[in-house]
Amino acid sequence: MEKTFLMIKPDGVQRQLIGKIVQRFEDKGFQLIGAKLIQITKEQAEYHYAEHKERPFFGELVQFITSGPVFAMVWQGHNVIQLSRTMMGKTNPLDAAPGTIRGDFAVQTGNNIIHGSDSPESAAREIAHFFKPEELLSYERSIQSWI
Ligand code: DAT
Ligand code: MG
Repeated sequence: MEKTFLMIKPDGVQRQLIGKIVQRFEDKGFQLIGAKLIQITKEQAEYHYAEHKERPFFGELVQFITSGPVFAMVWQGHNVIQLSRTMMGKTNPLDAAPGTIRGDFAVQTGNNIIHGSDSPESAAREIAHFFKPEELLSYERSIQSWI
């Protein structure tokens, strides 16, 4: 089953949105298989956002993502990578539709509440970066056949 890495950023944790955001992914039918509240290091942040290393906002981005605890999660489900990106909404909250997480909770690109892997390759890389294999659980849900 497909897996993705989702992370509630420091602004989402500070604004006490963890519960509401987790609820959305549970309601959709996805299965949570790993989660932890962590403070990420500068080195971890630079690796996580390496694709943006040359962008002018890189320093600010690393500073922001390390500014407080984040809630790191691994979710599983059919097409979970693409569907969770749709649920998150566009990167810039000006473009994020109402009903999406960024559309409902964010007003500026810097503080856009949530990160989600954008491809199978980035999901595999990000899951391995933040979780040890034994931190990911495999368990049956009786509702699975209805989703
Ligand atoms: P996403 O988080 O939607 O995958 P991304 O990978 O392009 O977006 O960028 C990673 C993060 O970097 C994004 O969530 C917020 C920040 N960011 C992106 N573009 C930015 C910009 N033009 N100015 C400031 N921050 C930006
Ligand atoms: Mg991205």
